[in-house]
Amino acid sequence: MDMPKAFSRRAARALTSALLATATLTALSHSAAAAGTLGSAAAGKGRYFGTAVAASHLGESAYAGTLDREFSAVTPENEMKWDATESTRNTFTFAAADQIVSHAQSKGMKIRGHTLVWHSQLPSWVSGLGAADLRTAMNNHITQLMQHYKGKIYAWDVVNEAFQDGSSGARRSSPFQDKLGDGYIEEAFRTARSVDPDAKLCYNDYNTDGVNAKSNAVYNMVKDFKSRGVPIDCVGFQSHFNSASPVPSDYRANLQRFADLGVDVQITELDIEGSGTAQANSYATVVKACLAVSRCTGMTVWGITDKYSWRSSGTPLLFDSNYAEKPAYDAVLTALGGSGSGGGGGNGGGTGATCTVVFTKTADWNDGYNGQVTVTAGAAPITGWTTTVTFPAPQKVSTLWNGSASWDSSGTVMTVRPTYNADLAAGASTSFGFTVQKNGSSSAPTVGTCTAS
Ligand code: 9MR
Repeated sequence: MDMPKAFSRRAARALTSALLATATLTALSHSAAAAGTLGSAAAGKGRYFGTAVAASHLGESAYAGTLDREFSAVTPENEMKWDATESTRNTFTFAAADQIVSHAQSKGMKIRGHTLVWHSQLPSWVSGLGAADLRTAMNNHITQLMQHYKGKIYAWDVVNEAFQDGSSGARRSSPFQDKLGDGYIEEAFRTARSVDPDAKLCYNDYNTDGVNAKSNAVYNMVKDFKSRGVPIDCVGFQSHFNSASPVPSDYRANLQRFADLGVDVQITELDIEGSGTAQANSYATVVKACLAVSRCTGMTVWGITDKYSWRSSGTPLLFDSNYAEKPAYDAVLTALGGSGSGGGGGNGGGTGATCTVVFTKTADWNDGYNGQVTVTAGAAPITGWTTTVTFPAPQKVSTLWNGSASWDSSGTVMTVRPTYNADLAAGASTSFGFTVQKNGSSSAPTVGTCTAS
């Protein structure tokens, strides 16, 4: 009872193996085993728990052993990228990616295809093409890869990292963007759907994990795609974090606002530089955010062991370089509801109602705009909420819907309470909206703290 958690879990695993070996597994020991790995604990929550995998390490027994024991999904880290699969035009090389796919299939793991159209790891022959030829090459590349893996891929990152960092919200310059224009993204998704209608089609990016100019730009694109019937099923949030770029406080709310557009969301390349409790807590925050968003279908860490991480010196993963489970591993397993917490469930707590708010501009014209604020309940259900929205003078709100407002004496701070939409289940959202007369100021309003009861 007073053994360290990691030891007791390992002991439980050894016991489980022994029981399996003697074929005397009982229902009780089975459920203990089922809760004891990342993949099975996530499955208990209806999610997958995946990792990036490199084909070159599959022959290492500790690597393959950890993969097979802990994970229920894989993403080839580099093997499906354009430079790996079509380094010469129309000559396709699938050997390394095939190795990962067949390994994953033999273990019943889901496979995320990564990635079809990306400015990086792009052979120079592609960047040298003229527009018409580039369009043909892009569609051919999508077609050949998706046909080769048809029926085997859970979700494809169809387009990766197409937006610029920073405040511009603009598309990133790339051969595709520069020669084909904005429409290349839509074209890539349409081609992808026509090749494998059963694969989920995702847009994937980084620095879009919280609400910011870049994620707003992606949000607007997804919203536009949904409104025009452009096939998109999911948005991937890479979630590469470190002290300069920590887990944003509105991480869950951001996932939720995308989910509210009618797409699945997935955490696709999670790694968090650091160590010890701080790293463990950040991992737990991310996992809980995914669990709180019903359309968050799974999460993938960007590698198994710190030893092979793309940023190994930051020790960002769940297993150290000797494949020992780190505190971050324990925290993730506990957050997933697996064994290792030792202390019973975390759901029933009654720790108080909380909520978060996110503002989005939904329409914009010369002298006005429409805004929407999404209110999301925290880990507990709520029966009421209040939040403020502060407008830059001399803007004036002309209409408000789905909320009732009171104003401060300066006429700039609007306090909003629910009308009919006060009750929210844990993690669920509602929204209110308004029309604003700009009166010369185009700045966005700011939302204050959300208070729930
Ligand atoms: O982890 C990948 C690393 O091995 C490669 O050298 C690198 C090359 O660009 O790509 C890394 O994976 C990236 C992923 O494909 C897309 N998002 C960012 C990832 C980390 O750079």
